[in-house]
This record gives sequence, structure tokens and C-alpha cells, in this order.
Amino acid sequence: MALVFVYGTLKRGQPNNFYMTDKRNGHAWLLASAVTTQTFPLVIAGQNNIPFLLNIPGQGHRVHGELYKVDEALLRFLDDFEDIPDMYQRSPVTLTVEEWLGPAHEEELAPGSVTQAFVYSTTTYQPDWPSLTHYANYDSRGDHGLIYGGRDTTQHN
Ligand code: PCA
Repeated sequence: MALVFVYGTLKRGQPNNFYMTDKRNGHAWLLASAVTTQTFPLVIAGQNNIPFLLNIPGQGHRVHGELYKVDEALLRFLDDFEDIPDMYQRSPVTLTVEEWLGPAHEEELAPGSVTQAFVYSTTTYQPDWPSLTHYANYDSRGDHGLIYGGRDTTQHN
């Protein structure tokens, strides 16, 4: 089992959330909403308007997302889907828990408590990406109008 923080298209209500619920790829359990303890630039980049958390702590905003527990099968699936290590890398991140959303039988993480998880962030970004608009909370259908164009690993830049 591993803890994974998702901030982009894998969140509930976003276009790739079905990968978290489709049990053919492995299993995920939603635990809590959370926010990165440090700030990072979260940008929407490339032809397909893909969200990227740039691994540049100290810039941007504290980024909101969801904390999941995932099994080994889903972790391997997500590593492949996120095209690590080329497109994203899976890196440890420190989170502050916002609201417990997990099952009652789990040991609850209290709001305000700090925990570690993996996040799919990137250091392999184009030079102009840090100067794109920084978001605190990704929504594929947000006011930015940058509709997510799907994942095509041949043209992610
Ligand atoms: N999927 C991962 C990284 C960015 C994306 O769209 C996520 O939701 O956290």
C-alpha cells in the first residue's frame, strides 16, 4: 500500500478519476482532502492542456487535492499512465490534511495534521512553464477555458 496525493485529472469530478475507481487496474481508497504544506507552481501546459505540478517548492500556491491509499497494482498502473520518469516523476510531498473523507474503520487523519504521500510532479518541464498561470485548485472546466485534451504520450509537450 502507498499514499498518493492527486491534484489534477485524477481527482473526483475530473476526467481521469475513473482510473481510481475502475477496479481492473487495482484499488484506491479516498482518505481525505489535503493541501500541500509548501507552495508549488501548478500549471496547465502543452497542446492537450495537461495539469503539471512543477517540482519547484516555494513558488506558486499551496495546491489542493485528494489523498488516496492505493495498492501496488494501481501504483504500477498510475506510474505507467503518468509516464514516469519522462512526463512526471513520482516524488514524496508533505501535505496538510483538510477533511477526512475515508471509511469509518480507518484511523482518521485529523484536519491540520501533516502527512507524507507520493505525488506525480515534474522537473522535466519546458523552460516557459514556470511563468504560466499558477493554480491552487485544478478544474479541467475552470474559468481558464483550457479544456483537458486527453493523454497522448507522443505529444505531451
Ligand atoms: N494526473 C495526476 C497528475 C496530474 C494529472 O492530471 C493527478 O491528478 O494528480
